[in-house]
Amino acid sequence: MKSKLKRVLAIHDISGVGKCSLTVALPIISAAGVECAVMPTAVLSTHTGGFEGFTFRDLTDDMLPMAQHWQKEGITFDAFYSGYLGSLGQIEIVKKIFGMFRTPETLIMVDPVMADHGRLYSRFTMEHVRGMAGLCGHADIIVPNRTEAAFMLGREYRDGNQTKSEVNELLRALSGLGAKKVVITGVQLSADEYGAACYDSRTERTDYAMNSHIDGIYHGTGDVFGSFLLGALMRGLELKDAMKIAVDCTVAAIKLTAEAVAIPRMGVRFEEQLTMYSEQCTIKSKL
Ligand code: PXL
Repeated sequence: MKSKLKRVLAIHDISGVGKCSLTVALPIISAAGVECAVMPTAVLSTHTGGFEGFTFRDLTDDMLPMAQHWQKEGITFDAFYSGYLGSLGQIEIVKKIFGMFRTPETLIMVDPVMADHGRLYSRFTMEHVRGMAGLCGHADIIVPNRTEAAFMLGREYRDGNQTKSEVNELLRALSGLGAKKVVITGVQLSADEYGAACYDSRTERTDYAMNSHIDGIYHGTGDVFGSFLLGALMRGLELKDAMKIAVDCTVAAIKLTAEAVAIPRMGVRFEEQLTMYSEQCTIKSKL
């Protein structure tokens, strides 16, 4: 018998232009062969990184009623994937929604989207950082970048090369926020070894997925990575294998963007990775 299609609920904003949040989660998770239901937290004309005067329609008041409707209809989710959340109020609502639908089998992945390259995104303060750190305690797996990791732990952000023992210590410290599994992105072991690392607090195992470094700051790569990761996890891949696919597909998308006339604020060319990604998920699927 065919296995049941898994259903993820992605809780992010829709930025109309700029390829991040729901406009990347939907196609990527679908390409994994996983249903991607959505709860839009806000609708913006563009994302907030590199555009001036963007529109921002807040949808906080719709979030709980949407969840209540689904609950009444008996709709269930195999996983939750939260990303950009516009306010502390939204963080509290997302915690409530996790509580409404969670079962022992549910996978909750929180990407504490709020900062990169040592700086908070516009609209956010340290209060938001504390709120996101709290939300991470409700997750099974968290996927902060280096900046978000430092901020949530109250540490100073530092860029440049890291040693494996520094990364291992960081992963362990992050698991102290409460999630059993931690993936950290933006790990840099040398000038040309760039990627992600993961830690499972149950097995105390740490793994790395490294690729080459491409100069420049490309928008939306965290969301592209997170979507590739969750899609592969939902196909039954182990964390280290899903992380490897996610790093390779994200780096391939960045490379393609860099080779063309790149406009970094417009996002990366993930579309051309979807066929390869879909094949990898099918070949390696354990389901
Ligand atoms: O990619 C993260 C992201 C998502 N959504 C919005 C953003 C950002 C990053 O700046 O502004 C609205």
